Amino acid sequence: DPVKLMKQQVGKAAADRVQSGSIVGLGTGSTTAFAIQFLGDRIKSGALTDIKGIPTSFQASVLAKQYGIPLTTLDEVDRIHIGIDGADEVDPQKNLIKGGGAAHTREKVVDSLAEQFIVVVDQSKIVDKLGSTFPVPVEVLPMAIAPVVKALEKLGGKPELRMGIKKDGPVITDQGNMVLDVTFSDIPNPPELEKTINNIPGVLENGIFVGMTDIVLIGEIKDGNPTVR
Ligand code: DER
Repeated sequence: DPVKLMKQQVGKAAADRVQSGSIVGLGTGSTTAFAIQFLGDRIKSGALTDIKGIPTSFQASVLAKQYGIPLTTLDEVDRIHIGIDGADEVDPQKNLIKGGGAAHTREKVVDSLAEQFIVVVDQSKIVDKLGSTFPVPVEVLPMAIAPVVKALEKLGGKPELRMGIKKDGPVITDQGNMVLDVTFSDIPNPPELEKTINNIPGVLENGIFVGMTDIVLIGEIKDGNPTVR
């Protein structure tokens, strides 16, 4: 499966950049899952020592335990050397849309604190303009869904409540909230929209990540081989 190969390659490339003694932000999603797996491999082989991970979701915690990466918390550390996370869209300014996995609230906390924030994506996530292929995820207090929907519509958005797949009813986040996926026909000013959405009472966090990304590793298939750029 070429997509899986791309994700593995780019996950490995990110894991290879981690140095011993680092505090590592562990992102969420299927691409970062490979980075976590390869980090575990490097710890197991002894190549990497004295690593501690800060998880961005239950998924990241479960994977870290599965691959033997010790976990810590933001109470215990005074810096995060490197953060590795995926994205749903990356624009030319390295602004992101994240939240495809409904994990963007904790992701933004950890990714924003990372001294070096590395985004791992396959080629399909690269866009010219944010919002062109993916709606903006917004985490919302369940009691505030109705007024937040109205406020987002006033901003020109088309909000849709995210429903579970193996769970009947709405997706419930790691914080116990719901997610609205908001389609915008155009996002002329991502930093402004991020602030405006987060200012709506009842909104916890949205998936627009601006001015945070240091490095974007892109997995692609070149002449039939998976490569990273
Ligand atoms: O939820 C997230 O923000 C994830 O990073 C997601 O957007 C990317 O997941 P993927 O690597 O499985 O596409």
